[in-house]
Amino acid sequence: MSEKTLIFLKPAAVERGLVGEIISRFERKGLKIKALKMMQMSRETAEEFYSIHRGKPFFEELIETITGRDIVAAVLEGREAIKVVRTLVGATDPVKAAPGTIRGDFGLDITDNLIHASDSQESFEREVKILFPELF
Ligand code: FUP
Repeated sequence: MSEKTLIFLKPAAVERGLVGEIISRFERKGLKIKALKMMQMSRETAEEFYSIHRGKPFFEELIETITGRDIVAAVLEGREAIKVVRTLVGATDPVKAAPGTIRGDFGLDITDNLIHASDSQESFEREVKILFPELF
């Protein structure tokens, strides 16, 4: 069954010129781009987006890493898109992410780990409203 998921490329991925490389991996896999834009996250938006991590030791660094610089956000669609995209992205810690995954191939820092991808249908529905309010 076709489903949608949300990703955003963190500022480090944009600044390192990895936008095309990463987006093309999703296209090559067969996922369709349903929405795509460059934007910046305010501190308020970032804190709402990652509210589940509020209070954790890495929260402040996480917010600083993703705010006030260009990110690229996208909605992708395809069969079991949420699971497929999480597999292509790889483990949260790039040190543990398998070679062949985005974090495994290009990442090293755990907090600035290049890309976010929704981890469930509920997360997608919450996150897409935050980053793509114009779609609603
Ligand atoms: P993921 O879904 O793989 O992005 O991972 P999480 O939702 O668990 O974490 C969200 C973000 O918090 C990660 F992208 C990076 C940061 N993080 C850390 O900096 N340290 C940790 O131990 C866990 C997460």
